[in-house]
Amino acid sequence: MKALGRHILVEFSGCNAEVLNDVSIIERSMVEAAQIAGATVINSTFHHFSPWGVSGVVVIQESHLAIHTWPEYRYAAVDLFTCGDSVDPWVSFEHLKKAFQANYSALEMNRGSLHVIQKSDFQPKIMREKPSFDLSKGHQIDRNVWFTDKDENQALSLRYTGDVLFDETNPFQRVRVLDSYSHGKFLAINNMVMCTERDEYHYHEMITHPVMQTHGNAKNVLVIGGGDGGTIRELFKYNVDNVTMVEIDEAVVRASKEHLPKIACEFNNPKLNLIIGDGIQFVKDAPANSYDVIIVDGSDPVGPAKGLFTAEFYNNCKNALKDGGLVITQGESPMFHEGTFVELNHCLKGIFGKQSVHTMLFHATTYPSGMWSLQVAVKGSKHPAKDFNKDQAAKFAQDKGLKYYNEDLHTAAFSLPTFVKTMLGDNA
Ligand code: SPD
Repeated sequence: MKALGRHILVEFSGCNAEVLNDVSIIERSMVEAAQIAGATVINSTFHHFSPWGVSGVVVIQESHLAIHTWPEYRYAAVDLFTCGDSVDPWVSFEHLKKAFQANYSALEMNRGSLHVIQKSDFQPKIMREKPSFDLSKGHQIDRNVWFTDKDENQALSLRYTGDVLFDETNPFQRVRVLDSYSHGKFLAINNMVMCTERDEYHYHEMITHPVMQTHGNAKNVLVIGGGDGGTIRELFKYNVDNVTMVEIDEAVVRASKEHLPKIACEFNNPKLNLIIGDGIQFVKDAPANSYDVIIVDGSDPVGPAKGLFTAEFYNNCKNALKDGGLVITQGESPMFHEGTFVELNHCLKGIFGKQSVHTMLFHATTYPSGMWSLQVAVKGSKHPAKDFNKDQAAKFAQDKGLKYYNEDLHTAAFSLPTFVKTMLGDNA
């Protein structure tokens, strides 16, 4: 051996840009590249930057593999560094070249050439204890991979195992199920968290129970979106006659049934009429006075959910509601999407009247900012914060074992901080 280590500096160009922007594919490829070359992986840390690009390092017992990607240039800078002669870094190189579908140029350098350095008689004063695991027998790799739901300035990140349980891209969107360390499995659409096993009930209970309790006797309910099944799970706690659910993307339903069974547990309910189709068109075509309650459980206003934030859609919802009916829609966040939050509220007030639109806030602990809104519009004169049977709501919440909604929160959720009232022009 003429040197302590081998260092390959790689320029990968002309790569697949989508791959270079996908933190889980990159992390997996780098870990595999190390393992295939015979290295012992100690841990991996990868980070997805905003708005794009990934950086990361795989620490191996024989040194490290590092990467930084620029998807917009279809370029990745990679360092493959190995000590000793048990691992061939060119094997890692070949693996990554294929994974990134890359052109390349690469340069190998010897590091710590024994022509220029000599071993000393250095003896560490303190010897480290033996590791608790036997590296030669294989061990759990400590992977540090993060999913980030973000805009250009703010983000919420969940660390996940690096394993991708479901990943499909269709003409509507990309649907993924990942496994986080703190919140269990979670559903992501495009790059946004939709629901996690740990806190999904905050959202699903609050999008369902305040309007159902206010109505008091809803029999025909329409859900637009909601493909994970959490909202229909809550609805079937009532004695409804039927629930029609219109979800545009069957992949969301399939992914949820397969990986989130505690959320997607009511798809076989005989009172469910599941339609895979366009909810916007469905509401447009719906006969007038058909539903007691409409729940708009859509994604954020990008891709197919954009149309769920328009006056035309809510005019059609109003038409489809029976007199006395209520529509509730997820209203984004006053802290993360101030513009959309305010616009939607004003749009609903323009259609239902100022006195008939009411905003709720709740804790959405895995949506960016943690503060999320729901907008309720009433085709009638009821006030959803006040006109409900408190005793009945209390009994229902207790009997059904609800974990977020209760009779006090029903009213409290409609009490808004002053800055939010100011945003909405509601404190005049
Ligand atoms: N940014 C997240 C907004 C998501 C709203 N819908 C969630 C679907 C849960 N059923």
